Amino acid sequence: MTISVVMDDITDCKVDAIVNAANTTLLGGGGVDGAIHAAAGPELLAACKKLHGCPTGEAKITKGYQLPAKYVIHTPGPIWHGGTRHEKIFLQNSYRNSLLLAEKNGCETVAFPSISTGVYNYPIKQAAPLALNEIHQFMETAKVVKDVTMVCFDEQTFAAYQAALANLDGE
Ligand code: AR6
Repeated sequence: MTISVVMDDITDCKVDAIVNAANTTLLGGGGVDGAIHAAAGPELLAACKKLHGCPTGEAKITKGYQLPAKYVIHTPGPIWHGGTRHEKIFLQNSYRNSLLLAEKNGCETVAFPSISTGVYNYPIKQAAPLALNEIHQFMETAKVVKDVTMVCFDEQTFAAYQAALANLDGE
């Protein structure tokens, strides 16, 4: 069982499932969502249209189409409102429900982007330890998922997850 933190483009990851930081329509957007749809091709949008959206903190799965990843797990994380709207619980739910869906679909390797810390503005210093704790807790009882990678796209995000990982190791 491993949890790692890397700097990469998630659309290049050759894993069983990549997670998409989507919105509740599941019909695409900017950021990592836009990059995943662009790389997967139009079949991904066609598949997403059949899912009829997804509530915040829940997750839905599609194939990866033109991506090197077999599956895409779509989860809308919370929009940050200063921590006043149960954002923490919704973000924990996004990680846990994505991993549950990976487990159900036989995925051994899963790659996550930093959910909600881009356009949705969740503070990275709070999001990074929350994400890694949730993943770590899940991995303690996981039967299928073996390797989870946090894929960071900028230095500040990478540094925050590295620090959170060091704290996990030191538990
Ligand atoms: N690979 C890995 N990480 C990436 C990539 C990539 N190719 N591109 C961006 N990131 P965001 P959110 C990082 O804004 O905050 C969309 O429009 C990025 O640097 O993509 O959950 C959706 O449709 C940041 O660290 O997601 C929603 O409307 C992280 O991914 C909304 O944005 C998340 O940033 C979701 O906002």
